[in-house]
Amino acid sequence: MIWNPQMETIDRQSLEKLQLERLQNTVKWVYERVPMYRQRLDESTIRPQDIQSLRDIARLPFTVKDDLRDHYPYGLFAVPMRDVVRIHASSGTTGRPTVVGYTREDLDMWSEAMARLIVMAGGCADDIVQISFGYGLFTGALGLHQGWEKVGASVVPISSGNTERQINLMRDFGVTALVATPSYAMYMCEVAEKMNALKDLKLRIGVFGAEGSTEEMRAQLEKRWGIIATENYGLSEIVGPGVAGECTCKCGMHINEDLFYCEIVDPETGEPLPDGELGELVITPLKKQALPLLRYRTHDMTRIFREPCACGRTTARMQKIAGRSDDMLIIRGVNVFPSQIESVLLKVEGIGPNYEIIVTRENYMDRLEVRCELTDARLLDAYAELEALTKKIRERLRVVLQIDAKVTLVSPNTLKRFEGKARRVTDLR
Ligand code: DLL
Repeated sequence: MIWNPQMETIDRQSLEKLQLERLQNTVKWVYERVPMYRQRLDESTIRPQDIQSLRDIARLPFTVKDDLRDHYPYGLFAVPMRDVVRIHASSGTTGRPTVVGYTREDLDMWSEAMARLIVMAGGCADDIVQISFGYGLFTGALGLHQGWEKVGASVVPISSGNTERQINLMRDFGVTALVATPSYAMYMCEVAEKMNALKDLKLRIGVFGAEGSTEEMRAQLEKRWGIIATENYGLSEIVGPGVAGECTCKCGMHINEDLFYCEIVDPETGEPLPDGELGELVITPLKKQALPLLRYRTHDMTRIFREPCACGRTTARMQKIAGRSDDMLIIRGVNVFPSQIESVLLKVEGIGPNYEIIVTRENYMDRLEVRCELTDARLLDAYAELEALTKKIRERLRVVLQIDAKVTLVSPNTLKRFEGKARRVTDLR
């Protein structure tokens, strides 16, 4: 089923016409209401009336996270506070949080965006959905919550944590859909396995997001839970979840293009890149009132492609996020994305889905250590097998990363588990 066929199967010409109209309105809206944008446009060569085609977007200035921090908390809001009905803040752990606001119409637009993504992930009114994202300032829980309610499902707003209780309620309530980060979903599955509860569950789909995960992680989640797992993408500064999501074909995330204009730029130069090239995603919301940012630099690295999808939707898709341009590790001059390491580890039999990446510098030399968990504790007593396994992982990592890593195998269930977004990299340089 397609939630909004008019927008999700629109032809490109009509879509671009609509995007241009909405872009023109948005630029005018911020120029008239947000002093920072008025000043930036006045200092540039472009005025709102100069936006005559979608190509003109490349002439607009970028917005970056520091702009939000510098105008903390409400300095970039384009409406008076009496029109703001909800405030969220980003999960940023350093510096000032970035604060985002929504008018009532923004919330309606957000729910619509979410409803589309939920339905394309296979969700429907018959579902009983457990939202295991942390409720609070994080946009994930309430964003998904509103969307599922709009679709008509029965929402269980359990939040994250207390994992055994999550599994008990899942069984007792007959939960059919799970919303969580992929890493928490994996941890929940481990707990369900230990409780021997999987056989009593009715779970059929997992609608995951808020962090990267590899195809190997998806395969494990699907196999161990016995579900179809899809992912969706978004960020607080733009709306929260709702920018893009996978349909059940699982080949790229459909972008809600009538609501969010997406570009790919070279992360170094900021120059736009053609379809299909890997670069930094830059997003301009097209229908927001309270906080419409122009050309927001997400730091997320992906590609956009427009080939038709078997599901019938005509919207452009973006590939799984390859990593964040600011999370990419440069080790001895080589670019390493944590997702490359995850892909290698999850293909090795006997190694579980939890791992840690530690980067240090000794005598001016970068060192990469990968700690991974054995799935079977009996191996701990078999020295030769441990040696062989370590060697195998090291060799596979070398092929993919082109550098040497120290591989440390640890006992089952000893590495940290996460109830929200996983933090697997420690860079001590
Ligand atoms: O994580 C919004 C969200 C909630 C999206 C729930 C999907 C589901 P923030 O906390 O502001 O918002 O973090 C945004 O998380 O820039 C990405 O780096 C990362 N991220 C979000 N979804 C994905 C994904 C929410 N599917 C930041 N794959 C973004 C990879 C993701 N990274």
